[in-house]
Amino acid sequence: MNIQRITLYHFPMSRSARVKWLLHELLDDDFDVHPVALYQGEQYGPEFLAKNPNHGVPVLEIDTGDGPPFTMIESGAMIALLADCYPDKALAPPAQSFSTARADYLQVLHFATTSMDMMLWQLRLHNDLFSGEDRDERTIARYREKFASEVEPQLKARLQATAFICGDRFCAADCVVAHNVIWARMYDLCGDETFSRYLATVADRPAYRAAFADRNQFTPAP
Ligand SMILES: N[C@@H](CCC(=O)N[C@@H](CS)C(=O)NCC(=O)O)C(=O)O
Repeated sequence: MNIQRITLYHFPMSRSARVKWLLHELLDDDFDVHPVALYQGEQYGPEFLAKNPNHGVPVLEIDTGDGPPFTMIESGAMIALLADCYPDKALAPPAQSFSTARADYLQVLHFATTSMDMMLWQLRLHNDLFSGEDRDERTIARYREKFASEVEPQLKARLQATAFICGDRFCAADCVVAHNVIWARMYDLCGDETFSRYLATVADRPAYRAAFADRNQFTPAP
C-alpha cells in the first residue's frame, strides 16, 4: 500500500512539532498541516474527538487512496512508522534482522516518548497549565530533580560521545530528543553546553527550521 497524502494536526512547539520535523525531513513540504486551536479548546469539539478521543495533537491522517485515511494518535508510533516507511532517507536503522543499532535507536525513541516525556509533562502541567490548588510545587521539585539527576546525565554522555543521540548520523529519534531538550530548557533544565551544541547542530537542518518556523506563535500559558 502506498502513501498518497499525509495530514498532520498540529499546535506550535507541542508534541506534534516532533512529527512535523520528521515529515519535513522525509517529504520536504509535501504534506498538509492542519492547525488545532488547543488554547481555544478545539480538541474537545466532536469533530476532533472523533479523530482522537484523547483530545491531543499530533493526529496523523495517512491517505492511501484506498478508503478513508488511517488515523494515528501517538507521536512515538508516528515517528517510528514514518522513518521505516522511507528507508531511502536512512533515518532509522533497518528492522529486517537484529542489530544493536536498531535496538538502541528504538530504546532511545521510546525512552524519549515515555519516561522523559512524562517528567516534562508534569512540569508543564504544574508550571504552566494548573493554577490555584491544582498547582503542586512538590511535583515540580520532584520531577525537576529526577530529570536533572537521571535523564540529563544519560543524554549528556551520549551527546559527548557522538554528535547525535544514536551516533554520528542524525536519525528520527533526534526529532524527539531534541524537541524534548528544547522543552526541558523552558524549565531551566538541559542548560549544559553539550545541549547547546546539540541544538545548534540540529538547528542547521532545513527541516528543523521549517518545523519550528511557527515557534513564536507559542506561549507557555493559554
Ligand atoms: N502521548 C501523546 C500525547 C499527546 C498530547 O498530550 N498532546 C498535547 C500537546 S503536547 C495536547 O494536545 N494536549 C491537549 C489536551 O490534552 O487537551 C503523544 O505523544 O502523541
